[in-house]
Amino acid sequence: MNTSDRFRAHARTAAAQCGVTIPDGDGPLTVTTPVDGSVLAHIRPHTARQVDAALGAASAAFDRWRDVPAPQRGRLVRRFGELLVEHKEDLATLVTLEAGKIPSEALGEVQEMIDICDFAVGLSRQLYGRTMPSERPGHRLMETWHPLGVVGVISAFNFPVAVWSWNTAIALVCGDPVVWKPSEVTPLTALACDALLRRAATDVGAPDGLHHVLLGDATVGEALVDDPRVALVSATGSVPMGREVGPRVAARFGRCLLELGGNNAAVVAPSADLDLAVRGIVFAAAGTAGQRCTTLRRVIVHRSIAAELEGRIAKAYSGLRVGNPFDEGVLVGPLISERAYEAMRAALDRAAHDGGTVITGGERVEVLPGGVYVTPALVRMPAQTEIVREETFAPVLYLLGYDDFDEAIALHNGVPQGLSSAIFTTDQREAERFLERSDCGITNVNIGTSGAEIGGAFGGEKATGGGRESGSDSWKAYMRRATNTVNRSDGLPLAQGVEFG
Ligand code: UN1
Repeated sequence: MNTSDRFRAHARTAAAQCGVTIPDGDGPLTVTTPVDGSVLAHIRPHTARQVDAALGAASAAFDRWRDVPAPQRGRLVRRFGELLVEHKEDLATLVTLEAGKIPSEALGEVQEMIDICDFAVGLSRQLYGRTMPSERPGHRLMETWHPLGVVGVISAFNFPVAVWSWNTAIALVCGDPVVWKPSEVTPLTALACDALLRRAATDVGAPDGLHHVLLGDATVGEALVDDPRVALVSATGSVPMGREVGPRVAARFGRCLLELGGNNAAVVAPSADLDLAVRGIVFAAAGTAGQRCTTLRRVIVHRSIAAELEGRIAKAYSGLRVGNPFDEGVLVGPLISERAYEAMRAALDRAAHDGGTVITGGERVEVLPGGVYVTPALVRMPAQTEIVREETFAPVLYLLGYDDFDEAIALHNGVPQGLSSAIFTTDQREAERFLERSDCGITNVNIGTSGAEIGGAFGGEKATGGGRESGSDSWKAYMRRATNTVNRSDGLPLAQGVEFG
């Protein structure tokens, strides 16, 4: 069996374990692996009629699911979490095959799914509303939270399962069915997740139609965006995608939760523990081959330690093994496509044009024909030019110098995006100041920008779109709030002391 046949067989086995039979047929959607570009499957995208039917079925399921008490809804998510534990390796294999992540990161992604299931199960008993003192005698004022409706999830290739699970686990305990449009390049992992969730639904006797996966191109996503039966569109992707989705959903007064691009930076202050900083920087910048929303794209370093930090990062980069993600010791797998490499090349050319110096990396490496492999690039920049302010979804890390803290903050915040940020310092005042002044949704001290835990709210400001998913009180986006006033007195006093007749 050659390598390509092995990958295909590998995909079939992993999918079959999760309950999905990959058809032998010749559907028009060709699924390839970025590991060597070979074909894993040919599948059939959903038709417009099937999309419509799925939305109809999800709406019908909503009517039943909303009446199931939330703690009982939690049982479905608990069972799903158990199945994820059982099939962790199978799903991780599919993630490596379709997205190219190294197995440790693919397993981490499935762990993130298991974690959010645990969180959502607990949450199913904690969908708290508040009571407020009423200004009127014999009255009760309170907030109650109710299921919202069908949630449409549009997810990206780079976290093909975790981001969907953040949305789905929370939506389900909140009483909302889910219709999912995964990335076109990761349909097999999506089918496997769908099969496991359906099995969980059968095991606990949940109603039919709570979850649908819809495969296809952007037209499927557009159907979710424009359909009034979708109460909330939760979309992860590029800023241009969000710019389209946001106004279209708003035009029909639907709700939107956007998780768009990041251009994440770390400030490295003179007092930083450099051993720790280098480790944090290298994982955040080169991990997942630079293809996370949270990937570190800029280091803003105090000029007094810039040369030393640059040397240390370059040294660490030279030890990173780029290669077939299934090979032992490989830390950097393939880019998702040739186009991703072209964007990286174009960014490096523009950086050079702006006076940047490539310290190391940015070179194409022959690993397997058909796979796109590059060495992570480290580029010293004289200033934060236009290209540095853009997100290039590839491993390019720009180094910028600063002299005083305010300048570092200005550089840090001087980009359109606002997802994740970090400072490396041992000066507590500086750390606290950074937490206050970074304009991002995620702000860290002495750890990198990527690898957030599920317990916190995940998302960012500015062009990142403002949405929050996953932990904390992000569940509120998946429910509708009602303010209730109940009068148990036999009078009818009006608020604000108004007299009427
Ligand atoms: C993403 O890249 O879209 O914080 C999500 C992280 C992961 C999630 C990334 N937990 O890097």
